[in-house]
Amino acid sequence: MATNRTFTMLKPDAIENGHMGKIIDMIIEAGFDIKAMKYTKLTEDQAKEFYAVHAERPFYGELVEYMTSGPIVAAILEKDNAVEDFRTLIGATNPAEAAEGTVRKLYAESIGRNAVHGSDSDENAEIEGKFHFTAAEIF
Ligand code: IDP
Ligand code: MG
Repeated sequence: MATNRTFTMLKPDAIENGHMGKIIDMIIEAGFDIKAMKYTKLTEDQAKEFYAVHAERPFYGELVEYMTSGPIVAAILEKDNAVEDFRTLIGATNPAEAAEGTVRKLYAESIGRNAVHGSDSDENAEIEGKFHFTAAEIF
């Protein structure tokens, strides 16, 4: 996968609270092209593997439970400087610290239930994209 791509998930709270359409609109308005998109639900094994890097953190169990609590939207997005620009669009992990106008400032409930995931590096964007999509599902 090229380095102008990132991976996102609209998390269960965003779907539950009816923010799916508004967040997808913000993503498109910000200039990201959707290369792949799927409305799905993570299994416990998938959530554990996706967040394995956080396995030793105190919130890991809560995070896995939350991420499997309802459907998500997974997507691969393309844009120049995709990883960094997407992290700017979504804002800080904790919505209390997120900049005005960011997705998390507008729609996140809390540091845990924070509406959206964004890859933190080109390397992880590729790993995470491949975790959710086969080559034939990426346009
Ligand atoms: P990021 O999503 O902004 O990259 P990470 O530090 O990678 O943030 O954490 C992954 C996810 O774990 C967060 O998006 C959030 O859902 C959850 N999380 C992070 N820190 C906390 C915490 O202190 N309490 C509860 N959940 C947390
Ligand atoms: Mg992260």
